Amino acid sequence: MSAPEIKKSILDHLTYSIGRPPSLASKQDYYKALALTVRDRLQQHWVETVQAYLEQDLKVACYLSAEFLMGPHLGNNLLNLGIENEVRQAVKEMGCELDELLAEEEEPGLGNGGLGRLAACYMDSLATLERLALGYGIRYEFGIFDQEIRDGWQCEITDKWLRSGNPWEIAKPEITYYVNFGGHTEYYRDEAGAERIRWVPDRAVKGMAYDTPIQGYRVNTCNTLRLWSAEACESFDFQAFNTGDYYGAVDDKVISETITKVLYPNDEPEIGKRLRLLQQYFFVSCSLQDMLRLLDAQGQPTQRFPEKFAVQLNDTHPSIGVAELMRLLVDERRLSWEDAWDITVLTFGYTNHTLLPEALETWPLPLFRELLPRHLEIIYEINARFLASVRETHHQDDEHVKRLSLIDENGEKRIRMAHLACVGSHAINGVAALHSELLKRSVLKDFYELWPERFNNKTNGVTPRRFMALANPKLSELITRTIGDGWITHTEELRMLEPFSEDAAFRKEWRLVKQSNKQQLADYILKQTGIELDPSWMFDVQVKRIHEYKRQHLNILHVITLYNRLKRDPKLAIAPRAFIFGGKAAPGYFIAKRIIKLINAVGEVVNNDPDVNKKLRVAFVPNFNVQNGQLIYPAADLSEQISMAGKEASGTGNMKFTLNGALTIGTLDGANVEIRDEVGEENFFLFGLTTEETLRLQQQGYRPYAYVEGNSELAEAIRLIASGHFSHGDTEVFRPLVDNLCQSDPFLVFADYADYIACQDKVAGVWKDPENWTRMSILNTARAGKFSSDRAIREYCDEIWDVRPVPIMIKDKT
Ligand code: GPW
Repeated sequence: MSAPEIKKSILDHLTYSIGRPPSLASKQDYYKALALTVRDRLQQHWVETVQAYLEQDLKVACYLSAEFLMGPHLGNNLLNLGIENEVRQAVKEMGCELDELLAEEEEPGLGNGGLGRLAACYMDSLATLERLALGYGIRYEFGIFDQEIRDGWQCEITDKWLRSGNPWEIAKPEITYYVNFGGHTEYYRDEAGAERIRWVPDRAVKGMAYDTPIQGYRVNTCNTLRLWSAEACESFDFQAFNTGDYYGAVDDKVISETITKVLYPNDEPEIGKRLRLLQQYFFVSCSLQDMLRLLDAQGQPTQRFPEKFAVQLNDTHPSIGVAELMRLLVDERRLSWEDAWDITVLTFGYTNHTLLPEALETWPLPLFRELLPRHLEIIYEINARFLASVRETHHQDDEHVKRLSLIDENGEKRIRMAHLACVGSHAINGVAALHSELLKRSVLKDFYELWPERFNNKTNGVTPRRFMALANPKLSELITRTIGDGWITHTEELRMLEPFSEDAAFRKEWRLVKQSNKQQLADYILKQTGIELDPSWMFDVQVKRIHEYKRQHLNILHVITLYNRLKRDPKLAIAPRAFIFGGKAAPGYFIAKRIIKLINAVGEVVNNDPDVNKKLRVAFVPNFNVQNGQLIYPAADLSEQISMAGKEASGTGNMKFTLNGALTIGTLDGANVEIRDEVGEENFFLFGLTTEETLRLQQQGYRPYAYVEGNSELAEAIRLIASGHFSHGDTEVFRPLVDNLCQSDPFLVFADYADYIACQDKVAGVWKDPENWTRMSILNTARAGKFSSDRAIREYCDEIWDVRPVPIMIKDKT
């Protein structure tokens, strides 16, 4: 597509789609016209991809996820289509700057953090690897809240991402399904006289599909992200209208549509809210009904379902799908239980993303009975058969059987969704090598002993398109000029950079790129916060959700330690550092919100104290999201991956930093272990207790205060926080935080403090030798190839889904 063609198409869209003459068009209008122009191009690939699926007997990967954190589409689509230069020229001729138009896009924040972003990276890799795939999820009207910082506190602003419309999606009013809730079940006899069960619901909503094209990188494959939006059912409205309850009908409509109103902003811990269960069942039911419709459309028998669809459960959030597919097959398609169960287990795979016990989903049985009475019966039946087979074939004792049961009978009865997912899936995986091992030893131990062959590891990955080629154009240009552009789809080729780490001229270029990225980030931070950062300083970055287990407070204790050292001796020669933080806290997470306040409070004191602010600065970047993440990762020198060992399932931010040449300071947790294996221990700053050591320490009886007594720097830092030094004399604001650490410290911040500080001192030492630091930085990028989502998706396709590449031909359009 040439620049003049693009220009013509933009002008046409301004006139015919938007209805605004160019002379009156705003930047937003231009953005939309450009987006529609790009979408037209995608649509050609999209139609051919769907066509290939319908015409050939192919298997498709269905990724079921309550979250898809896609980030802005425009830049990524230009990159993947390879038309950025032409578009830049075209818009310039119309008096616009492409970068200004890119900034007009509201990012779809339909996820909380790692789990949702992983789903987005996997969609990119599936299309790029030419594998047919459907992403199924929820079209939340309000995504993750926008975060503002006022007086150091987080404020949540509703995310009205659809406010100006969304040019990337296509509403499909013809693709709708009914989803039932509530009511009761009853027996009846079918035409053949057989006794059957039917669900008599008392409410229904309609789910409507909104499709977004997912274009692969420089291939013709264009897959679909299909998000469901809830609408009221006309049939129910009419009923109420006929009985004269007009307002009641409108009420019903409002209640129905609340199902997809808002994303729950909780990252790891589950909140167990009724509406959340409704959301999960709603999108899963629509998705499975959609697959059955596709199967019918191809004239395929129901038995072939597992040959046509591989359905992956992104954590337990969609695991009700196991019971729903059984219901659809047994109640609606009248398959035998045994046949339906074989199909179900062959179809599903389950990915676990956490070991935190408080994050494992369970639903109170009464809630389940009220909303999904038929599913409760099905789960009872699955459980009865499962436990009977366990007793029979494995001679398990009662305790064992209780532990395996889908129902937790300790206290208030609850359904264990992870158990449902395990029983209903032929493959169960963790998201990093360590995590997959720990799963087998802890939360899923009993299932591992039952079915060792179902367990496997799929270490996470991130897309090098968005997080390198798009986010870091300068580094990408340098790399491509040096080793060619094969690395964009074959990241293992980054290895060819290794010898250049010994090349002083190359190192200089590498440093200049980093410097320029840091300048860009410094400009952004200045604009957002008023805090000035010097790009020649070390940029020490921790961006991720705020969580005690991720230990942002350990990081801030280091800042306070350096502050104290400088106050004691203002002439102390320390390597100047900018500490950059970013991340959202769940609105109801009390301690996490105080951690944000503490970071900002320490920042205020440090940044305004002339004794220290020539060597130390602290900035909290508000509203960390995909868009500003793309500015942050390429500008980091040091990546903070300091979770308590055994708590972070994988991490994916750690991979984004490594690919962009940041060095990591980290614990042996999640994928950090594999990052260190790849880049070499000499190029990684390791500290902290191992998982085994943390377990031992906690078994022995951990006394956090002993560490304060034994470490004068730690004692001084804690004393300062408690004294109100960072809070204008207020000794109350941080008391809950200080008390929590001194009295219980559940994530062993104090136990790891001394080693962390010692390791940070080592980091500062290495930073003093820029040539060596740069050498290490280059080697980090060169050896990060394993952490591409392409590698991860190949493994899923080959080892779990059996989904092969299908090159898409574009038929000549005349
Ligand atoms: F609790 N993760 C997340 F396991 O971002 F479901 N949200 C979640 O709700 C959960 C996990 C859940 C993250 C993990 O914390 C992170 O370690 C991992 O890299 C990421 O999922 C993707 O696997």
